[in-house]
Amino acid sequence: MSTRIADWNGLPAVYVENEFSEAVVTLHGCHVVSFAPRGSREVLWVSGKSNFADGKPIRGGIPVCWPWFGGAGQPAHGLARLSRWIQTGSTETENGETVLNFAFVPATEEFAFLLANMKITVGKSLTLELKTTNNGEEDYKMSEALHTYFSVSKIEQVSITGLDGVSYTDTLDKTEKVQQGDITFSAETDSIYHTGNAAKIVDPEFYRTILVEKGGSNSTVVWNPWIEKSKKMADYGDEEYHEMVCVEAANAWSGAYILKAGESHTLMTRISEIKGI
Ligand code: TA6
Repeated sequence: MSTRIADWNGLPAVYVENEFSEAVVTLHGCHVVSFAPRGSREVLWVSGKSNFADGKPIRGGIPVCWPWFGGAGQPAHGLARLSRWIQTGSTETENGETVLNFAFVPATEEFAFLLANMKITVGKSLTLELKTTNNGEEDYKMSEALHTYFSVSKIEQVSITGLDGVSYTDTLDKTEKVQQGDITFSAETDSIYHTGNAAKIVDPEFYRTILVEKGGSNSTVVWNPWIEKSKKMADYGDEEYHEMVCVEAANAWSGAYILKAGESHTLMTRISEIKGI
């Protein structure tokens, strides 16, 4: 196993290499920007037009949306992905996986009562465990996401399984629906599935299935901007929607929860590549 701090697009990052895989995590946003199991192609996707600067979100990888999701606060998707985290540890498990630890407390007095601890385990799978502690005197309505952007061959050929029969909020028309069968893509998709279930991204052309497991999560967000929304995002190429999909372990919209004063909650996602479909 080896870990080293080096530059990644002008940002300081932790580079991890071990017998199972390679990964890169920027200190900016505690943002996993790359994960590739040995002998496999990259699992994550980063826009060719992304910003790479303090105060701006990286468009891709695994943005940490915290301590709110989307428009539940401003700026959208919270403070954590815009801020510098500190690395608090780097160890190896007995079976050779690499474990990185990071911490973040918002600089603003308004949210300084919240503490984020992130544990990232890099092995055959990639596991992120985001622990939030409410050190304040008041309860806090918490929403969050590990907003993973996955690399796919062609969105039009990809399907997502495991959510059949699950109710969801279609955020585009603000209606409640029930998933019928596998999720396929032919237009902008922005849905909040009310479930703790795992999901799978099935990619025939890459001949792989990506298993997205999770814990401490009421919501799974599935997003692809398609062409019109892509054109409206400066940090996203007009045609890049063909090559990515977001499947996010979250607590979002109706999945937000009350984090009582003095209590903690951990949101986890585990990403595994399986050869074949
Ligand atoms: O997770 C889906 C979503 O909330 C979409 O509505 C879209 O806004 C996406 O996140 C990206 O958000 P961002 O703030 O990074 O542009």
